[in-house]
Amino acid sequence: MEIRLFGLLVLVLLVVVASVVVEGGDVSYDGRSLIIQGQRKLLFSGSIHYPRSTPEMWPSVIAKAKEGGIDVIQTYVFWNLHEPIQGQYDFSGRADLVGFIKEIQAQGLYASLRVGPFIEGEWNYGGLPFWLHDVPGIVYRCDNEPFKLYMQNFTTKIVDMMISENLYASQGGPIILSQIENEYQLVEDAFHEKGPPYVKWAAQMAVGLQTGVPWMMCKQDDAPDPVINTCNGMKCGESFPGPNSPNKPWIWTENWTSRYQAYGKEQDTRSPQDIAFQVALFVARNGTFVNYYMYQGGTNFGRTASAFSTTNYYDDAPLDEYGFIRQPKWGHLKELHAAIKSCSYPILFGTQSMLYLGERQMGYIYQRNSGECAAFLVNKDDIKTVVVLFQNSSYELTSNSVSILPDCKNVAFNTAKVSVQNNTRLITTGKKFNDFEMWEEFRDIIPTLAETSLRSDKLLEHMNTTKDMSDYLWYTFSYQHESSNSEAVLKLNSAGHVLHAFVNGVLVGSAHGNHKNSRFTLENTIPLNKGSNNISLLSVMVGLPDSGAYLESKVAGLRRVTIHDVQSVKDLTNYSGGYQVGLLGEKLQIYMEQTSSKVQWRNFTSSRNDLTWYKTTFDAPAGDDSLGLNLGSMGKGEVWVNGQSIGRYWVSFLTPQGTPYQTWYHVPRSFLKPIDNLLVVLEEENGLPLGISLDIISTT
Ligand SMILES: *[C@@H]1O[C@H](CO)[C@@H](O)[C@H](O)[C@H]1NC(C)=O
Ligand SMILES: *[C@@H]1O[C@H](CO)[C@@H](O)[C@H](O)[C@H]1NC(C)=O
Ligand SMILES: *[C@@H]1O[C@H](CO)[C@@H](O)[C@H](O)[C@H]1NC(C)=O
Ligand SMILES: *[C@@H]1O[C@H](CO)[C@@H](O)[C@H](O)[C@H]1NC(C)=O
Ligand SMILES: *[C@@H]1O[C@H](CO)[C@@H](O)[C@H](O)[C@H]1NC(C)=O
Ligand SMILES: *[C@@H]1O[C@H](CO)[C@@H](O)[C@H](O)[C@H]1NC(C)=O
Ligand SMILES: *[C@@H]1O[C@H](CO)[C@@H](O)[C@H](O)[C@H]1NC(C)=O
Ligand SMILES: *[C@@H]1O[C@H](CO)[C@@H](O)[C@H](O)[C@H]1NC(C)=O
Ligand SMILES: CC(=O)N[C@H]1CO[C@H](CO)[C@@H](O)[C@@H]1O
Repeated sequence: MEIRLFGLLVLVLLVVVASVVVEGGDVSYDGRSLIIQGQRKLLFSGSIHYPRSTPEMWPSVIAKAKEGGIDVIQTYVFWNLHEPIQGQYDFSGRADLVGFIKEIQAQGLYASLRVGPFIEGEWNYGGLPFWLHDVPGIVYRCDNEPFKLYMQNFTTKIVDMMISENLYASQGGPIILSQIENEYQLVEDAFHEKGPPYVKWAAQMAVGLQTGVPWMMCKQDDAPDPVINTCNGMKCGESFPGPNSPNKPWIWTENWTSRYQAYGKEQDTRSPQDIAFQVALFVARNGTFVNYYMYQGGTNFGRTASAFSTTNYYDDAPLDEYGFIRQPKWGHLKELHAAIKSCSYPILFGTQSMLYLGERQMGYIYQRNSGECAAFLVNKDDIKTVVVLFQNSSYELTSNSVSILPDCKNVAFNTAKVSVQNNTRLITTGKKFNDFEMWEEFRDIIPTLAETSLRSDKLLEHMNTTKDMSDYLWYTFSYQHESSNSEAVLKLNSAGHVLHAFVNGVLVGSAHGNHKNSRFTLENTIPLNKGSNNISLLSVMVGLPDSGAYLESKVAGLRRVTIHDVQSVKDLTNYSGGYQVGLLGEKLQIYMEQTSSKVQWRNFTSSRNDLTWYKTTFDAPAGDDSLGLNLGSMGKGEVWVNGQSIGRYWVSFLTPQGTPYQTWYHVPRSFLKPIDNLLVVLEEENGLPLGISLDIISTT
């Protein structure tokens, strides 16, 4: 029934867009798989996000994915990248979505477009443009008219753009699948009666756009027909109960290849054996579409990372941040893909049966009437290798493994046995910036109440004040201290993420939250002058939140400010304060060549200082090796190369093992000129730039 309905929609599309030349066939599906040009397909897909690498890198990254046995490249669409200001669109450079899809097409691969437009994805604000926050009455991601209006508008714009470029498979293009919304079921209950109608509306709205290819909703068990509900997670092989209709295929949209890193998050990697086990089990249990999230993670350039996420993204994926093959992960999965592909025929056209071979051992067999047969022998035992009898032959099944038998006799691949050799990342020190004469510095201005123009008599919320134009928000007060005691205690409560407190221009303390809990307090004894004192508190965000219900009402920044001295407690929470969005250096764009001289830079004195900009110039290292800037000597801040931000850094935030989350920061070759490249570093803490080096990154 669903299939016919879908077929009908497709027919309608052909009539409506009759002007479009329909070269390829349509994409549809049945209970087995997606059907492309009338053919059932078993597909491996890999997530690669166009803005997380550069257009210069796309061809080689996509080619390496193809070589690794990937058939489909999946990407989100990044709304706030494309429409940073309402009605002003950007599809240039790293935002060239059409160029990226065309590159996928040029290499003969399919594309899967996750439009969202809410995407989460460890991307700033989950992809939503911040201007939505100021739309009256808006509540994101539920049955709310203003939100639906803008969501439909953007979704339509993207779909129309794809149609006008002939990029859907129904038009001969590479896009075979689209996604609307993202893991909505996780938040649906929080919206009560505003949730379910939104799911229906989103599905109908998307289907109504008539792309000629199916839509999916991930982690959405009740995805309305004909939208396909798909699985996200690390263990879809075991956990996915299947699609919500026998006529929909089993699709796994996010099979995490590792975990993304965030400040304060436990660090763990995922072994190639574990990924291969889950993927083989998913296919054994009817799966015909598996996507790796991420196949290449890349870089959160600029301020695109979400709250507390690191600048590198899924560096542990089969292709690393720089686009290098990571072994044995890449190679083990390539062999897995080949083994599974050699079972395609029985998988796609046979009937599946399952039999127990032991207590925690089972066989999944796909068989055709004509005799072709493929088997997946599974051992779920965590420890024991078990010998089982299958069709009169005995097989030794390693613990936690799937053995793949493309002919039901010979083992072509065992997910637990890695035959590929490891490689490792090689870092060789390139250019050093260890001479203090190379550097100039500019200490940013610490504003006082008198110097601010934005005033409020209660503490302003951070995000709604900066509108995400900067990470930084100054809260300034003039505090009258009458006590003869020259000290008091300053107590600050912040909802996130970082605070640097200055009294009369001197840093008196810093504190921060973390990925798990962005809230924190800062309590410091401060020196005070008798009479008037300038209190300047710098609140810093490390990316906007990207998840959870009611994102529009999340808060950050200072919530309470009190000063305690022997006699009294003075509460500055509801007290006249002055505000400044951003730092002076940001406002004057001193990280750009043309505007760099708008402030008075001084020769670097080699002394440590807080809230200081450093700049130098350098010639590009010869050749086309990949480059990473070693910021191991710095604390926290942001870096620009020729005016382009290569991201935030936070080297002083250590893992439980006592090492930085990220020391090297990718400098794409395309950001560089042969000579005279401008490097500008904004340091909030007191790191010394003399330890910075531009290193050469390669693999063995
Ligand atoms: C919808 O998008 C179009 C551009 O595609 C724009 O001209 C129009 O103003 C938008 N409408 C709303 C309500 O945002
Ligand atoms: C796979 O699909 C077949 C046919 O729909 C069904 O009988 C079988 O139970 C499914 N397998 C699993 C593990 O759900
Ligand atoms: C297994 O062996 C039995 C008896 O030897 C035989 O009847 C049966 O056909 C064999 N099965 C297969 C799959 O070879
Ligand atoms: C090779 O890599 C795997 C996981 O990626 C790891 O478990 C193993 O210890 C490595 N082997 C060597 C010799 O480094
Ligand atoms: C956000 O700021 C705007 C002014 O830009 C103000 O009108 C609005 O009330 C603020 N909203 C919240 C929730 O504070
Ligand atoms: C406070 O700042 C003002 C400028 O706004 C300055 O004139 C004054 O000297 C400062 N007070 C102290 C104690 O630093
Ligand atoms: C600040 O004022 C608000 C009302 O505007 C009140 O709810 C809040 O309790 C006050 N906070 C303090 C710390 O006085
Ligand atoms: C800054 O350094 C340059 C050489 O690197 C020197 O020529 C110049 O005089 C210095 N300026 C000051 C103010 O010391
Ligand atoms: C289904 C599944 O595997 N979910 C896991 C996904 O990954 C997150 C962390 O990234 C885990 O918390 C979930 O258990």
